[in-house]
Amino acid sequence: MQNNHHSGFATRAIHHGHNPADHEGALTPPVHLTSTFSFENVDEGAAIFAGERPGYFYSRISNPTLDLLEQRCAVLEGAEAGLALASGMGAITSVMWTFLAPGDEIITDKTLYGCTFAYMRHGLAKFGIQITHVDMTDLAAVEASISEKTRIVYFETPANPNMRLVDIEAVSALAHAKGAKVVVDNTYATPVLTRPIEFGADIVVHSATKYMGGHGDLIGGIAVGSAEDIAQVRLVGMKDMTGAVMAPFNAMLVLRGLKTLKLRVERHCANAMTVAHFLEGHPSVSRVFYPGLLSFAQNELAARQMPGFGGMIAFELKGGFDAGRSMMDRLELIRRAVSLGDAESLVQHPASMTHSTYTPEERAEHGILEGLIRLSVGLEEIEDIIADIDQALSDIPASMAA
Ligand code: 3LM
Repeated sequence: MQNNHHSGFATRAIHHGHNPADHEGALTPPVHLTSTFSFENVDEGAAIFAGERPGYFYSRISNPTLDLLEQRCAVLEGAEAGLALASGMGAITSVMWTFLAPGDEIITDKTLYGCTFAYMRHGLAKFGIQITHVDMTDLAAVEASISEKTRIVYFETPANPNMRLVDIEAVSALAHAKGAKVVVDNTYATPVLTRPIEFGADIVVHSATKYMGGHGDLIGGIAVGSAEDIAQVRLVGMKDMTGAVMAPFNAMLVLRGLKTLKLRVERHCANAMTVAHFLEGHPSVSRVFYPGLLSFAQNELAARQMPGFGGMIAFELKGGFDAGRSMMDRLELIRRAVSLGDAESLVQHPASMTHSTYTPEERAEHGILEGLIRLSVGLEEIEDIIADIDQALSDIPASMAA
């Protein structure tokens, strides 16, 4: 039962890969807080180092607690193998350093999380890798942009912060036709709502800091893909280039978070849908970006690619940033904080916070509005969330309402 790939999502999230009988009956997997592993003799150590026999030797390469998390994430995403890393950025950078070399090109969507954008634009570019940003909602533009030099096609769906979606199946087919790998950041959707590998993607990365951990108490990252690709990321990108390995204690916290991932995401979706409708009907709000709204430009793709629309909403007030700041400062329950996917509802201003890594000109070019407000709808009672937004909006000075 514990290794049954065919049981349902929540069952696998709770049981996959752990048999209490192998651990003195411990219902919860033990945490292996060890940096190194001893060998019976020198020959055994040499054989493990050479990969000629299975075993552990050092926790920057592998650790039994991380192993379990890696297997669980792989099975939840429908991938062969997984890797647990120190942060979402650790996952993204370890994958990139593994597969890119000077002279290669990476094609990304226009909208990316701020630090991912900075890493590619200012980090990778410094090492002779060409970054091309394409509007991936335009498939003809994607096709035209992929060249012989393109090694990786990279995107987020939904994208942080403006909720743009990318058609994973269509973009993967275009990338594969020219021999490029497709890497998808699935942090916003989680495997409950989208499993990019089932649509043809090669590697999926996550900030496990967000929904996977789910409780705002850790920083972590995950990468999943084919056994061959993930072995390379482990032994090249992670082991030798970034050293960005997850701590065993954090792996335990993510394993605990995964047990309730489906339940939590369902509640995030229900709460966010109600908040999105409320905002859309409010006279002070000019635009709401939420894939579940009929007014969302890519609502048809959302319905095809996602069984639910997630807990993230972006919106703009008629009074622009000044009204937005005023509204955010008046919130009493919803916390002003970056990050997302926690039990607590969180609000932030991308242009001055998560996406301040873009210049104002870059934000304009990449579709990130200066007045945009980003809301991570939490797990509180929906009546309390709505009441807080309502009082914060109704207090906006009349001069700012339009
Ligand atoms: C944020 N995002 O508030 P870590 N991919 C996506 C992300 O949203 C993030 C990462 C990767 C935020 C963090 S901003 C100072 C705080 C889609 C993180 C990176 O390395 O685990 O933080 O993941 O949008």
